[in-house]
Amino acid sequence: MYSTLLLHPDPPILTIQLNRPTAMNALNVALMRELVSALEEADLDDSVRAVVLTGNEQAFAAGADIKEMADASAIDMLIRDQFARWDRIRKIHKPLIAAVSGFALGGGCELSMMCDLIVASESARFGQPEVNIGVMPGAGGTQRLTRAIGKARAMEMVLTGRMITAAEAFDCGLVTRVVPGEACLSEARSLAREIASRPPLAVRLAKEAVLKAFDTTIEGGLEFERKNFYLLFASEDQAEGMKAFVEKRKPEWKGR
Ligand code: CO8
Repeated sequence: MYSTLLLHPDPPILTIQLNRPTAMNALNVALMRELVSALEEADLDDSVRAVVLTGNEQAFAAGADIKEMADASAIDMLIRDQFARWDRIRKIHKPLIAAVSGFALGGGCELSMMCDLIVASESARFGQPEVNIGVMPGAGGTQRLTRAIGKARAMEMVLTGRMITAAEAFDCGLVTRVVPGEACLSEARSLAREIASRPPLAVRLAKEAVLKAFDTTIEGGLEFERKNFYLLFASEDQAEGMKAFVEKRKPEWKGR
């Protein structure tokens, strides 16, 4: 059904694999269009509670497709408005976990940072090498990377184009776990499964609230958190979760 993606459904988890192996999974227009469509479908599918996004051993994704952009004018880029598609990924409610092996460069690094968590294999390399081809990050690299790892390290990566290793990415808080290559996808899936076993509304509203921390004042963020917290008291899962605790039994989540 998709020409640039492979979907591996395993309810309640869906794994989406970027699949342009001959181009290091470069993110061309067709791939981004398909990715947004697959994610939006998953977001509406009750059998999916968490999504793992992965590439292959060589590359999660080596960035936007340079060959597709090389001859574009500023106006071509404006009319293509590819970032509108990226904005739709930001609006996905379900938890997204990136399983990164090999290169996550440029748009590939930015795509991994749009996920809620990154599990990296020891082979993973993260970088914003756009400066080496005469441009700069355009899909959030200057903003998300800086917020994730701080000004000093982000500035060095963005201005030199230097890649960092998985271990460095872990040390600076960009990734949540580093595992041997062969374990990367299974580790990401088991993390996804763990999150998927939690009440979906609480997960959704908690994800929203954590993301809010990136674009608001502490006051605004606390207000937002509080409202989401109150809202969960309207859910059947809140009643069930607390009742099950008191009755010393396992809760049964309805997602309502
Ligand atoms: N775009 C298009 N093709 C690519 C890309 C890419 N980003 N990366 C690799 N490829 C292709 C190569 O051209 C090559 O194709 P072919 O076999 O036809 O020559 C094939 O993939 C294999 O690549 P290499 O032979 O180069 O493999 P190496 O192992 O020698 O090197 C690297 C791997 C280090 C990943 C190297 O390919 C590389 O440096 N790639 C480019 C990395 C880069 O500069 N990324 C940033 C791109 S710009 C960007 O992402 C801006 C994001 C803004 C948002 C986008 C929305 C539009």
